[in-house]
Amino acid sequence: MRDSSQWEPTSYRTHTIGQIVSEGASLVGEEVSVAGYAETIRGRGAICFIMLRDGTGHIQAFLKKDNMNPEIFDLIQSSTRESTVQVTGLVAQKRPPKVAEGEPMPSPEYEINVTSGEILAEAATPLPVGIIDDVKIGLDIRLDNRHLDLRRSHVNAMFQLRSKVLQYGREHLIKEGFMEMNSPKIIASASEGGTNLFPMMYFDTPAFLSQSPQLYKQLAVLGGLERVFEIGPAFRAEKHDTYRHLNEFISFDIEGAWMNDEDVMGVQERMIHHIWSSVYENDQSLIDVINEYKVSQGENTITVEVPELPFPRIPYSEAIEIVKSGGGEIEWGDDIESHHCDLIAAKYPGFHFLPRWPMSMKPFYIYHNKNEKSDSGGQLSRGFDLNYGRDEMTSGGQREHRVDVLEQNLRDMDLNPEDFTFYTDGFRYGAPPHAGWGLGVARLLMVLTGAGNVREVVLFPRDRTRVTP
Ligand code: AMO
Repeated sequence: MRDSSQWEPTSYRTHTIGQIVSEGASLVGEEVSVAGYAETIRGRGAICFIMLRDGTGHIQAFLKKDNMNPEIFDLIQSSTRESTVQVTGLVAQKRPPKVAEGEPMPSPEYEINVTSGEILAEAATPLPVGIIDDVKIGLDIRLDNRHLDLRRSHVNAMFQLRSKVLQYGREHLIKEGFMEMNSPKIIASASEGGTNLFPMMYFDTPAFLSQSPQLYKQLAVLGGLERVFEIGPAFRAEKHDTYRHLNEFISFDIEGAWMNDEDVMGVQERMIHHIWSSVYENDQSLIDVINEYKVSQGENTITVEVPELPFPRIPYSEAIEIVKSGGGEIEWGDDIESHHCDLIAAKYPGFHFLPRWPMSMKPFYIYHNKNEKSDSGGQLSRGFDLNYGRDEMTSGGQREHRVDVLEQNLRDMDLNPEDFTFYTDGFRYGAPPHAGWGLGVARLLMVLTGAGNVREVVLFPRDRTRVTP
């Protein structure tokens, strides 16, 4: 549950439920007001027990008709599960349960003896998604009702973890001197290839939704910001229908001056190490909530294993040999597809970098040195991927900072340098060698939480068939 020890009172509550649960001993006999969802409402006649839940915990509210306005008592008692309720009353220690001799006493629990209350909003029935009942419902219905799905504790825990991952990632990059930036999401030209852009009209001018902050993070570095990062949406009009592709995803990007591919791989592995060790140290309670659910469903539980540094580096050419020796069909110059990655993952199941891709496989902005060739003579680039098992987490690389080579790359890839002058002009007046990467946040979350589908860890996913809610 969330640590709410520092939360200030609001107009609706003097305390969070979490504060009462953890500080109960010092609050016994004190009047408090809390607000939450009525998870269960039990009792008939003149007494009633409500299990109240807010974002920080659960507490039992005990209502007795004699102790409060009887009309309000009746209203609350007959209200529906998940209605929002505000109650005021005195904190009391619950009667301790009977334990067998020699058994340790459980830690004390607290409840609220209610003296007044109010229904803030009555919940309609039936609930389309059960909150505490173990009813099997498909992902689509859950996503249609994400507002309710989120009230389920393991789903809630997933999104708390997501926020932590972003927090720890940010924290680490700031420590390494990166500053946060924001790039435009309405753009005029593609960075990652022209076919998967969403077109739009920008007043009278045709424009697109941004596929990546790529060109802008580079311009920021060329302009002297030196080390930047951005966490923002990227849009891809790809007609995928897989467990790991969405048409809108959050890309976690960095770009740094005076750095090459190896330097930014170092930043990446240190950041992931920091994220994993911070979750390991601070957030086991969230992992426990997710595991409790997994156990109830007969699924494998997850453990947070902090990866060792450095992550293995398997150059592209070596990866091709691993795939071939594993029986996979692939040639130098081909893309490494998921089924090939399975063969590599058999040897390297955790995080591993795949550096030194063929230049022909990489975008125009990736750096290549004419002298770096594969054994078969293929031109190598300074582009890399980071994979975990079969899934790609990140692409990155050193960037081309020589404007003449950059323009030639555009022409070689059938792109018109005229369409990119806003970008190439940034290289005309002195450009530092630089490098960076873009990490798919949801893919990283899949690894951490053991989610089998990227939609599990995205609040309101956008795929080919879903634009609402
Ligand atoms: P790339 O296109 O490989 O590289 O994207 C970077 C990372 O973003 C994630 N990703 C996706 N996640 C969900 N759904 C999708 N459709 C999707 N597409 C990509 C992946 C991927 O590794 N500009 C470069 C990055 C760079 O070089 O800095 C880029 O965008 O995890």
